[in-house]
Amino acid sequence: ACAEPSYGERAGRPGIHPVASRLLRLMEQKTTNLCVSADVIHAEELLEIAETLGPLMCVLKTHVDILQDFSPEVSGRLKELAEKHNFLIFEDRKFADIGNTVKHQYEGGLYQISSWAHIVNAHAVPGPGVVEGLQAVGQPLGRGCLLIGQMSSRGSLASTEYTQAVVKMADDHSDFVFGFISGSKISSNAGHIHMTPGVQMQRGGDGLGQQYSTPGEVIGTKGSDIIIVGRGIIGSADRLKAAEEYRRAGWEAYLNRLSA
Ligand code: 5FU
Repeated sequence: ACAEPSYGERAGRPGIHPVASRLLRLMEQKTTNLCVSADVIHAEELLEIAETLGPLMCVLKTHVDILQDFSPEVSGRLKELAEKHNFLIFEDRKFADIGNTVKHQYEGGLYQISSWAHIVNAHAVPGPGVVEGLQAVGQPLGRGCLLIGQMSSRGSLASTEYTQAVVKMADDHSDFVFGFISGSKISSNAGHIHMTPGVQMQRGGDGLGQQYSTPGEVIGTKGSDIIIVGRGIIGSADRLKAAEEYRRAGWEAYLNRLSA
């Protein structure tokens, strides 16, 4: 079998999306495939997570619309922390409307997401117009998009055929789409980055449909690239220690996969 390319090797492939290349390179430099999902409701707490866990993560994932006290100053400070600690910001907005509407939702409103989020994501269910609307705003700014190929929640309606159609939509929009939210590797294109939510150290769930796999399963067995961890870290009494444990588990699973 061919040896699998490292994150760093994939970063240098011709034709790779600039956001994917930057992300893979910083993952290699920082030795982390950990995305922290900072699902908190106060801006100060979000900024503190970005400051203290920034060195351990490749991506900070936000749900900006759950903040009680968002202001443009908050996104400005997030951007500064992303520069300082060399991570990318991923707003998990899950756009899912017609192209014209998502264009406004991405660029305007209270949050002006396109001005600070390097990465956003979208559901493919509206058809290619959702990507084209987002791309009209994001591509000139050098942003990138992930498509939701699978969800971690129980009873997800994303069938195998749906997931395959999502991969095709990504291939058809490679100037803007550089990867997926999925439970496993769903595309064989080494330029595509797979990010997986629903990760904790122990398998299980949360009673509201979330289903957890371990870092070893997600990176080692399922072939994903990045673990997305929320409550496994945010719910811990020592967030720094928990983040380091997830970083190490994710990175060791990656190294084991490379040497397999
Ligand atoms: F697309 C998805 C998905 O399929 N499952 C998810 O859990 C997104 N998520 C997000 O990842 C969800 O909205 C949370 O922000 C995060 C998981 O948080 P947890 O606390 O690790 O369960």
